[in-house]
Amino acid sequence: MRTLDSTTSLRIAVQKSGRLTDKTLTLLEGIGLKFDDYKRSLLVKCLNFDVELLLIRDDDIPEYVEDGVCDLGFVGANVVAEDEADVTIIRGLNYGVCRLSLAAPKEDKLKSAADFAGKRIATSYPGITKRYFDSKNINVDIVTLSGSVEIAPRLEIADAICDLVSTGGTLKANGLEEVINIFDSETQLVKTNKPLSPGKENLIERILQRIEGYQKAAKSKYILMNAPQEAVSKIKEILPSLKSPTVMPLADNGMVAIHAVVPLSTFWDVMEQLKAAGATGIVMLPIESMIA
Ligand code: PRT
Ligand code: ZN
Repeated sequence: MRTLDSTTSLRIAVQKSGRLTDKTLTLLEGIGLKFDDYKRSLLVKCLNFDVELLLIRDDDIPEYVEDGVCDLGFVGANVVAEDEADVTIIRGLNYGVCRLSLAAPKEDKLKSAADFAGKRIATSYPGITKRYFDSKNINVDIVTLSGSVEIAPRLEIADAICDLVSTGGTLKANGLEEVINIFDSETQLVKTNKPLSPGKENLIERILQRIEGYQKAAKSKYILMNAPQEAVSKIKEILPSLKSPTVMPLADNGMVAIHAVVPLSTFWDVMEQLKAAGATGIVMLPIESMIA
């Protein structure tokens, strides 16, 4: 087990091969960390930071971070909560979004938590499921399965299931109906609670700042447009910019170029309003990162 240690690299746990792998590696590369071919090795050195990745099964990540074998980990909130791991959740990352839901055969028409009383519920998440029913003082019989939970009712191993859902397609294909969402999940960045050297803490701080910038950028677009000078005050009112927009004169008399950052959530409304206010040649560009 590692202790307060300044001689080793910051070690980050990432799922080796699964739903979170590509998005996590894209995020790490997006914040400027460069790696050699990570498909061939379990321990991958970062080429430009004192960081290494440990590529393991997602189920092992909370424990490795709890024990201090890894300093940081990227893992689903569902796995962290199931393990009740003693780690610090630093932030949610907005990918790997799903929910853990109770579902039952459509024809059973279960509606509430109380309808599950006395039922056998198949799940790979016995901890979260049990805590949910315990909190409601409802007795259920939990059948723990490591996979293919959705076929348990048809095999008569269970009456209902508690499983991860994203589109709902798997439930539908198996004649099951989602009854109650008991846990919302997304990928989380978690940190060990073991003491770390100042060097590692500093590196973590830098990585966090970069992730924040990367996430902000993903939620925004950069827009450029031309407009007549007299439309500028109207356009400024429309733009929900973080800062005042940049306004530059153009060679054409009475025309200006305006640049601004616009949140993705309001982007299309803003575009329409800008056009109506007289803006022309509106161009939108993705932003790679944003540091406040
Ligand atoms: O091999 P390893 O143990 O590392 O991987 P794994 O097979 O245990 O996990 P993996 O790669 O399938 O999922 C990793 C993480 O992705 C999960 O822990 C969740 O945090 C997240 N995630 C997001 C999902 C889903 N969406 C998801 N839809 N994990 C699983 N599913 C499955 C679900 O279990 C069900 O079988 O997809 C099916 C339902 O999907 P829909 O779209 O049909 O509703
Ligand atoms: Zn797993």
